[in-house]
Amino acid sequence: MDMKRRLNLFFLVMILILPLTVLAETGENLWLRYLPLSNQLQQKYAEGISSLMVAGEGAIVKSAESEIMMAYSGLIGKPLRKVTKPVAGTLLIGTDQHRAIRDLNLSSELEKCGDEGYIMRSVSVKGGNILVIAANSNAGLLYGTFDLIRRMQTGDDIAQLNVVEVPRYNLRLLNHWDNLNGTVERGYAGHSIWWNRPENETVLKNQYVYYARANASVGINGTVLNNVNAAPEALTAEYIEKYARIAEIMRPYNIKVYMSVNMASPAVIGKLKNSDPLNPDVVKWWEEKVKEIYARIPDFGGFLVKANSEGQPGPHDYGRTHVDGANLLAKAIKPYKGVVMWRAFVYEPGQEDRARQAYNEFMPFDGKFEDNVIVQVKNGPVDFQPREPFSPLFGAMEKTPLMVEFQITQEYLGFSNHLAYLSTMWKETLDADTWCKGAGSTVAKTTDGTIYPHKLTAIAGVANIGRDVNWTGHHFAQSNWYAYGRLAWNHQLSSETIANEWINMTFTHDQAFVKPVSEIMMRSRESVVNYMTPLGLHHLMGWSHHHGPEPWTEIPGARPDWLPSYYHKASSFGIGFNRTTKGSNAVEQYFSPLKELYNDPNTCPENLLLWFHHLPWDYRLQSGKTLWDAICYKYYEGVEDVRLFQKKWDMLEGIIDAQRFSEIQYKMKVQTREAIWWRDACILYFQTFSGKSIPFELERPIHDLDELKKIKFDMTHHN
Ligand code: BDP
Repeated sequence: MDMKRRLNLFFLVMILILPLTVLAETGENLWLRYLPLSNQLQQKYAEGISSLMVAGEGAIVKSAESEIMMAYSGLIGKPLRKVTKPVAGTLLIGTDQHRAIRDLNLSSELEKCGDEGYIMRSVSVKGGNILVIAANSNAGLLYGTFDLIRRMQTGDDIAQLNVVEVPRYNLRLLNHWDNLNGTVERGYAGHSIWWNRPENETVLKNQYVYYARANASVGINGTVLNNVNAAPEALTAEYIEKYARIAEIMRPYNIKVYMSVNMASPAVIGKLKNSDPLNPDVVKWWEEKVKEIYARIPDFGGFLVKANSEGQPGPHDYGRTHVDGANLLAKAIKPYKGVVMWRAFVYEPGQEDRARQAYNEFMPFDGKFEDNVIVQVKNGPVDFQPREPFSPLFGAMEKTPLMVEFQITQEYLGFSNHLAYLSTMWKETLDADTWCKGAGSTVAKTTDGTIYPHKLTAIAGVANIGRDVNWTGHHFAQSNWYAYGRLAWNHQLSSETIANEWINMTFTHDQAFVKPVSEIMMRSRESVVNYMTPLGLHHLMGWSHHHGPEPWTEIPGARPDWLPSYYHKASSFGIGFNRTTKGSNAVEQYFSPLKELYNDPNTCPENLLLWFHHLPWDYRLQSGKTLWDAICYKYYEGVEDVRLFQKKWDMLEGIIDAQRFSEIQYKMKVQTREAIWWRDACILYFQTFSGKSIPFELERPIHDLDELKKIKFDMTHHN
């Protein structure tokens, strides 16, 4: 073939292949796609930044440098030139230890930046401007660099920047509920990325670096690699070695590794007589174990502990307390600056309302923990339900640092099949006013050091990440990973801002797409609440898999507090859990005026009504509707929302790549079917108590209750 023909063939193949690659995106690149921007933006950014000077050294700075080089050439379409002296158009990245930064006299502002904050500022020099990213540490430089990249990815103006950013929480963690055998508890995106992996080291390293970059891009600086239901084997030399290898890959991205530990480890793997926290042999065992870990992982972050909860061992097994257990570990790890995150997710079957138990158990310990212990509290008092009030421990425990634990994985919100953007749910908790020090004492302020000036501040999110190509199962579930990180950095960001950033980075800048998709996301969590558990209902799901609706489940001999009827208490009289002063009195755990507000059905927020009240079916809501009618309308509203999401989505065909478009379209069908399943199951079941008919304006159910009761949900497709 002559040269000309070859070239023609080459171009023909390119013409055929190129659109295909554009048409097919797997989602594996998350929000770090770095595809070419529009000509206009490319030109604008290239005018602002044309060269790079790095005033710093070390692995983390190298990560920042390679990231901006990669992002720049991807987004702008040409390489970023390196220079050794700043000139007009230089992006200067450096710490105050370097002359080029010192000369700019930023030290008074850098004082505000702490360990991980940064300044990003345009400074005029001869012939134009330079853009400076300055920080006290390399970590700050990394975060500043990702901030700049995000601005470029989203099409923001970078010409006259004057930014000072400081993270609100010191420790911003992911909790992986990954078992050492490779399964993931409540994971819906395939098996564990960490454990039991057959692939070779290079494949794994590439994946782990991508993971680290994604986390660093949103400011996450710590990760717990194994399940809170922890296998004692995590502490064996074999696994410490595996931890160390992962830590090496995370370190250049300022991410520390942490481990969930099992409190029975001294007896199980150390072969001691017991694991009693006050037994000197046990104390010694932990001290030696900690020493062994730090010898391999000098910057190891610390331990996460679930003790005496849902069958896990703990100090109670020996008549000791949570304080004894937590302080045992805290003292052992303190010389190495490690922390202990002790979970407050505790409840026992018995007469006491489950929603009251964590508070009852932990309040007496306030002020008794070592100063490197932080108590990790789920956002709500029961268990990651689609809607709960905030846990009353927030604001109440003053002398002990508390951290919020959110669940990014959608255990109770439709697995990775439902589009549910959870930023709005997390903001609801973070912005909730505890009233502990009067109006404005939000959960965020009680945990970020504002109200109680603890040095140790942290936040955790249970990861939704697995081995699936797109990391999270549902493409939109990526937005929850992203949003969690952004809120951990700055809980003042609005959910809408975060959604818009994510859409722009992950899909397109096209407003015809961004606007409707952002509307869908912003509405999505409320829709899930409506078709699953409206008006404060909770815990209506299947009792083991936690997926579909099973409000009817009764299992002889099972723990009553694992069964839906414990929570909904439906009867011919009415429905809801009476937590008022005349009921379990859970309201008393909240500060005034909240407790009074919650105690009265007329002032209780409608979206928490049946959380706090057991009301007759004929009870009239503010809207004038009866409770029964209102329940029906809410369930139908939830379904109508997802039907509308489907329509809106279908109209977007062609704007983004075909692969992600159709994968999402498919998931929306599943979501719709399951939303109808939830609606019909709950309404038909509650109707057996209310004896009332479904309001005339609403469509009739499309299922029979008996048929729904027979559905055996099959978990095998979900992990
Ligand atoms: C529940 C999950 C269970 C977890 C537990 C926890 O169903 O798998 O182990 O939370 O947080 O929601 O410890």
